[in-house]
Amino acid sequence: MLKKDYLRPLLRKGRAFILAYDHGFEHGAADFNGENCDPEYILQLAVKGKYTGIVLQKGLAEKYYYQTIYQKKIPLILKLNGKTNLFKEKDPYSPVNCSVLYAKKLGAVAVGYTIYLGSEFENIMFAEFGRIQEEAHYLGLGVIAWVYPRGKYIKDEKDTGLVSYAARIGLELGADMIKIKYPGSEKKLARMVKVAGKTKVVIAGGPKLPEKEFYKMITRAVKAGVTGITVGRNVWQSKYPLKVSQQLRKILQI
Ligand code: FBP
Repeated sequence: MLKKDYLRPLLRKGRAFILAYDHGFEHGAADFNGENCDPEYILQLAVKGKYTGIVLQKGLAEKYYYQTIYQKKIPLILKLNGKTNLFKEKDPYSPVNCSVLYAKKLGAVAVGYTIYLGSEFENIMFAEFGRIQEEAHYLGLGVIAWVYPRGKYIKDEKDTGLVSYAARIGLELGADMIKIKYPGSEKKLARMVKVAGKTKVVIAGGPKLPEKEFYKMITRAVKAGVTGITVGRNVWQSKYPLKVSQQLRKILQI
């Protein structure tokens, strides 16, 4: 198999600056207002804000990205699985709803998949991810794993040991990049970056924070050695998303 830098289309100066917009699936309309519920508004923001990629589910990619101007302007990461927050079982499972081949057809340069580490269904997710990872690499696409510890055996999703385990699982499973939640300190995150080895690490933004706090978190993450960020709500829920994007680019030095 060709050994290739699958993430190259998503990096600028070695950094990933990715806008996440799969929340309509994961959280419903609750995250949105009149403006940011429009995928077209988000795609424009991704281009104007100079993001290096955007995360969409299949339906949005099909209707708003494929064969549009955006396909030339911003690389796509197609999220292949998803679940709603109505599903209240303690042990989550997020089923696949799109194939790697279809993601490629829609213009994706990479695919994304969420694994809930510690869930009683983790075995199914590992198996699904394994197939996706191989197929994506055969087709020349990058693979990003969202790895979130969650389930009845998980007491604290931000526990250092658990998030480090999540980071390592990404490497063991062959992800090119893993997305984890900020564990609360630069030192803890630096350890996670280390255990992830050659798998690159990006952090999620989480629920909307006061701007200064958000910038502090991202600055610490950069110091900890992450490759970049894959953020959603802290950008497009802001009144000034372009200003936030500019500040983030400054922190990432891109
Ligand atoms: P945010 O930066 O808005 O937190 O987005 C990151 C993300 O991973 C999204 O891709 C996803 O929809 C959401 O968080 C899932 O978060 P949770 O599982 O905690 O509801």
